[in-house]
Amino acid sequence: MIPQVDAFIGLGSNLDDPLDQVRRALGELAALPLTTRVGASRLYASRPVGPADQPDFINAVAHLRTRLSPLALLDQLQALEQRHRRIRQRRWGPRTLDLDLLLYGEERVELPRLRVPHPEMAKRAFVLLPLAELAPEWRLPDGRSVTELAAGMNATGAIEVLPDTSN
Ligand code: ROI
Repeated sequence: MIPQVDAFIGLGSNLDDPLDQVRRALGELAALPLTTRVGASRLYASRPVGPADQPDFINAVAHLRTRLSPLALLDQLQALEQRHRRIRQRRWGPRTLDLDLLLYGEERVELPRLRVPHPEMAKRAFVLLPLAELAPEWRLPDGRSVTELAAGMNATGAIEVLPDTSN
């Protein structure tokens, strides 16, 4: 049996009521088998990275503790994306729901289907800001601090926290 591992999931949506997509997905992550959700960042609105001719994104990061292996967790995330009828017409284009496995404990995974840490995460404010809010003390397997990486982002105007309207 795999011991519990801390895993961080990046959520992103910019189609079909993105706020609702991300809120629902946060609930669905909490219900994954062999997994508990121990935290979630606030929701962020962000300008698209990549092609600019698409709507702004809603982004968040969830903190899970799981006994699923990295690939079993990836299967669960992809099944969840499918249930949100993920549409992905083009690379880096708009999407209904994107779930990225950012970090799996201190592990590195280099497989054709899965690379952990997520290879783009250290350059993306829409990942680093919510992650640093949620787990400021966390480090990547190479020792870099998520707080320091987030502080190094020049993301002024590109991302902001949404006011909490859930209650
Ligand atoms: N841009 C932002 N702001 N947020 C995302 O989640 C996101 N996801 C992507 C691309 C298209 C790279 N750009 C993004 O996959």
